[in-house]
Amino acid sequence: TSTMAQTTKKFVPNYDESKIPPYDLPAALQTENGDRVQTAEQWNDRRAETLRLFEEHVFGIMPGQRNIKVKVVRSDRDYRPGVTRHELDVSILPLDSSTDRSPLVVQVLADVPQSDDPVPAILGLNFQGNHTIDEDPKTRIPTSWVRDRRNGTTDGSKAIEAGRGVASTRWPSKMITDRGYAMLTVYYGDIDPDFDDGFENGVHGLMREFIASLPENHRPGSIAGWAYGLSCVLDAIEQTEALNVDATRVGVLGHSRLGKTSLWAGATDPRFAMVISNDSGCGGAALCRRAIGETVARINTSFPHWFNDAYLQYNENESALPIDQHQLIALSAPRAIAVGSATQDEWADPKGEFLAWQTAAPVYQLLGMSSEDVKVVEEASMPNEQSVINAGPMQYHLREGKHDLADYDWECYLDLADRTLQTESR
Ligand code: GTR
Repeated sequence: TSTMAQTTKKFVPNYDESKIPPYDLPAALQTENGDRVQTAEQWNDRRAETLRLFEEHVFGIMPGQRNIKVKVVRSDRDYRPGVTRHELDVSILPLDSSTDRSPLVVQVLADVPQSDDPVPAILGLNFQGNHTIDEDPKTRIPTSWVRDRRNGTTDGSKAIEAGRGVASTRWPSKMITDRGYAMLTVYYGDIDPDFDDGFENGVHGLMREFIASLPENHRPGSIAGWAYGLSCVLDAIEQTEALNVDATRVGVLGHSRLGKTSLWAGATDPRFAMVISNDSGCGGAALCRRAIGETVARINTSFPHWFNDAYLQYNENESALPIDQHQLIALSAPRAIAVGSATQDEWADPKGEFLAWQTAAPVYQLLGMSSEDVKVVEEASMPNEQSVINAGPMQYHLREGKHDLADYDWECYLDLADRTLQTESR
């Protein structure tokens, strides 16, 4: 037995509300030097400051620059009646001129309802490969790193045929296209592998000089890498007329670690017109200071590579954080934001996700959310299961059930999209 095993104390999650340490949340509308933010213009500066705080203390810094090339490798007209299925290769080019690395090829699958005008879309990363979203025998299987889930869908390190369709309940393409939206998905491991590889592979490997130039504490973790990849995919949508997707009406969606990622993508890339956090929990929509379920210390132990090294200072020390997660949500303002939780997902702290969502309202108010909608958010209490709180661009729902992305979640997200992404609503 190792000394590590003997000295590491076992993490026992707290689920008792009465044991939450007293806390004060940082005010989203007050700058680091104590000035109150009272105008949209002042928010621009506070927004930049807030973004920097998340970069420096939580996720790490990525370059502003991106270079991509797109190739359409497949277009199946009438994959389903009225729906075209495309597959694209998005090549992300290395940023460092001195590198000998080849571009990183990210595969995109897009189901697009046929229409005279470009359609709105939801873009989301998936966990196991584009071929897992349904049984389509033509969809390419990723050749990049995959986790060995010991469920027969990999041969240990590579995805295999047996995985086809295993994630279909999470990707109800027909429901989405029937409602007039394109569904785009990308395997997250194509963008960056989900383990600590010392910035060797994936997008990090394309910018090693940039990363080396940063203070060690501020180097970007995997979430920052995946979010960067989502921006590259949005670049590709903009550049690919044949897709017929309206890049100004794309919602970014993610579940769990990929929900943390969609929030960060929405924060760093204001082109995303709608931001969707499904069961994102610690490091995502849930307030850190509540320390219920998964905590900063716990996530930094299991998944230190998701964040930067500065985040380690907040292990069992959440109150020292200069931000909390309501401010991550506020970085999406004034765009549409949906936060979804599930009743049995206590590890992700549904109540903490609700409270963070609620506490982001003053920023939405400052940026023009109607006073009725502000009132709806401010007066809301945690909803019952299978119900939704709608307040203009802000939506929260609680699904009955476990940590998952289910039809009910999608219905809620598409309802918000109907209210905010359709041309008549803009
Ligand atoms: C868990 C992790 C969560 C969440 C989840 C997931 O093990 O503790 O923060 O991200 O993984 O991504 O499925």
